[in-house]
Amino acid sequence: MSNNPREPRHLDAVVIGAGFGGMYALHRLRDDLGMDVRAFEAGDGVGGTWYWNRYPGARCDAESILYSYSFDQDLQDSWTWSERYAAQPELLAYAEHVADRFDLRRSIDFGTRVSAAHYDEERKLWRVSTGTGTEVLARYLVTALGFLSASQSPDIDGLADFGGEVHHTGHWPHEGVDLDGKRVAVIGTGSSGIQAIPEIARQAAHLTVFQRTPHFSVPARNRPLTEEEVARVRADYPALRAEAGENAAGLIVAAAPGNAADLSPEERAAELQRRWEAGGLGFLSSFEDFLMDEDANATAAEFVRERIQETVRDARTAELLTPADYPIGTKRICLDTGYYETYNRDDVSLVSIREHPIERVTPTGVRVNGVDHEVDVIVLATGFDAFTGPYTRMDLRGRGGRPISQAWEEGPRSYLGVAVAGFPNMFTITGPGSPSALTNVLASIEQHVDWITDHIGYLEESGMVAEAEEAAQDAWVDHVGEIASYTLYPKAGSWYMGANVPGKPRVFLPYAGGLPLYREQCDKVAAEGYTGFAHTPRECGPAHDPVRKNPNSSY
Ligand code: N01
Repeated sequence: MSNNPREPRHLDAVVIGAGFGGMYALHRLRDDLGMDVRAFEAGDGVGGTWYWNRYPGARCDAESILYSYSFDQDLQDSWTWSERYAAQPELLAYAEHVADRFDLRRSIDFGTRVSAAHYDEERKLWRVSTGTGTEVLARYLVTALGFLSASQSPDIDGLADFGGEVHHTGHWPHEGVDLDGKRVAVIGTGSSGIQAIPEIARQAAHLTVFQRTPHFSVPARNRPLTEEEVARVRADYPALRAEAGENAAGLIVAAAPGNAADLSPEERAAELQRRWEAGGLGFLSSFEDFLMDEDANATAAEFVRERIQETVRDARTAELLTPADYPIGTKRICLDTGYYETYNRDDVSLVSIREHPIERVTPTGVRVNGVDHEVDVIVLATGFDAFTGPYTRMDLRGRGGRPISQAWEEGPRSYLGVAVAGFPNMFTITGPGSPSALTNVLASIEQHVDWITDHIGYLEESGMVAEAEEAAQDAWVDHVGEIASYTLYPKAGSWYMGANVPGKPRVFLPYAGGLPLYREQCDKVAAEGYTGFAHTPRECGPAHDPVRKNPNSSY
């Protein structure tokens, strides 16, 4: 440590975020590598997404038994999921259980948002500043920001002057919102809106849903897990994890019987019906070419449209709810519990804002096409500035003081979704260009953190600093784009494409090649000595602190 009293504290690594990614990174770096690590977390507790997204109806849509850490058998054995898809309180309780079990909280500064992280090129250290005035220096910066953490609110005239309450689903008040007897507006019908709408309808006096684009939704078929199921899962956990590890999305779903064209119309209908009844994301695996072939996709889309038409009684409402102009699955598929049925209630109305966008919010309601819809509460289920928002909203600068917003001006550039050229010793968990958003994110997180930990271990042993090479990064960005071009994803204006944020470059953000292929490429890079990374000597200068190997130090 420097003798300069004004010198910030030195750490080996800073982890930003204490969601599932940050918690696991903290555990691996601190407890396995023995590094002096500090995590900074804006919230007052662990859990990330599940700390913030407390809106009614919030739950995971990967099955709980897989939407959980696999790295520790005792941890697996110590937790019992109550439902097929756990609700937010249970997911948050799980995150807290993990934090307790691995004693993570002592290394986390809660209520502390990182405001800036600048790479000091001369000293080869990251200088990290927080909103609470803390400043530290660290050799490694591990960003566990979450790719859906920067909420996006619409720029609607008058919203700031609304006389009632306004809440974004991604920042739901922890004390809850009393909607009893209230007139409520929900703006947005993506996964958050579709989960919240049936629950809000049950509580509110009247619910008005403002929909710009109808989204496809399939039934979740959530249910309690039986004791026998829990026992079976516990006995088979390693095998189940291994099976999920071979699936592109890190899930266990019945394999597709082939391409749609290989099946007769009756076989196609039967396959779709089977998966519709089973519920869940397995619907997307009805055909091997579901997300690749327009005709295959159209068959599945038509099947869902028919289910909407037969569920929603009012013909005009049914028509408005029926997606027509993008392939199913190319905007993130939603899982619901009674979503379409909700529109059969007398106290729920649907207002399309497609042809006539919201004109303005008045002090007492929402005006569309000259009609004032009077409400007491406005719920913004309007999504997130996905992948890049959490980075560009922070003052993050790499070599030469270059801001990430400049490096990513024309869309994010990353090597393997885990590193960025010009940002040495920075590792991004589930960054742009990683499979993350198209997978069971817990599986993606574990793969990323394990790979990053190995890489950092290698750097510590060799005394090197790692930086992604421009050429390797260019090749990865091209590869991500090329794989996406084989799919139907680019055909929708989705957050996968950055299309939900005005002015954001249209670039397909996640890696669509699937987890196994991705893992294989990451493993190959590691096995070959981290190809695509320039490793330069760290050079111990006077300010450099050697690794202290003191997992218990609390700075
Ligand atoms: O956000 P979204 P989300 N005026 O972007 C509309 C994950 N997640 O929070 O489609 C009017 O999907 C927008 O309209 P359009 C999951 O990965 C998972 O719902 O852009 N409307 C859309 O209807 C998911 O995909 C779960 O035309 C505006 C909605 O708001 C991701 O998070 C649960 C508007 C936003 O939908 C994001 O989901 C929840 C404007 N200016 C979330 N701007 C699980 O089930 C946006 N909209 C695990």
